Amino acid sequence: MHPHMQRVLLTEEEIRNRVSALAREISADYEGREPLLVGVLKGAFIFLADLVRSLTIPVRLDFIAVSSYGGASETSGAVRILKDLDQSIEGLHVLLVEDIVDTGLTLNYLRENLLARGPASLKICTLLDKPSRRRVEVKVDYNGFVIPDEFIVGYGLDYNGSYRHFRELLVLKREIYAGEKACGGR
Ligand code: PRP
Ligand code: 7HP
Repeated sequence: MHPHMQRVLLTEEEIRNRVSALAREISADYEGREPLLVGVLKGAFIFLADLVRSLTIPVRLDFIAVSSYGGASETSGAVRILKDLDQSIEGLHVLLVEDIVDTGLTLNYLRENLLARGPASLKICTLLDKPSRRRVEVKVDYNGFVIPDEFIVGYGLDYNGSYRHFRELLVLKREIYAGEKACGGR
């Protein structure tokens, strides 16, 4: 294992099985419709790629990129859109796809922002949910795994831009991010 990693949180097989189960649930719920899946860049890119290939319904795709002002492992609360959707979502069935809900601030902002654009419906899908860190409640419709309060990388998730390419979900050693000022309260 990479020396910066403490342990494997979820293996490739565990991820694959859960993503398939989520895809079955989503396919059943949206049967007869063609929802627009909105991936939140960058973290959700691998999850979204695996999810769409397991769906049995047609979907369209778009992407949004947001930045939170804060340290590398802590969200400050303010969110800014770096790359907006390419299209209007008015009247569309939208499924927002995230890699992780931590404080909930990013999703809360995105939910309100997208709802203001008049979609026919808006649901939220996340691979990981870290409820112990929540600062604002967000209703998640599809959740892959509830996880403990540890910093997770791999399968798209990063620390300071690194480690996204790992095939498993890994717990980052605390000493790697412990020096970061914003993490003092962890
Ligand atoms: C991460 C993650 C979520 C957000 C969750 O994004 O992808 O979007 O933080 O945190 P929150 O619930 O506390 O708001 P990040 O800002 O690291 O960007 P990235 O997806 O490009 O890695
Ligand atoms: C953001 C984030 N990014 C990667 N791993 C985690 O555990 C995270 N929490 N919030």
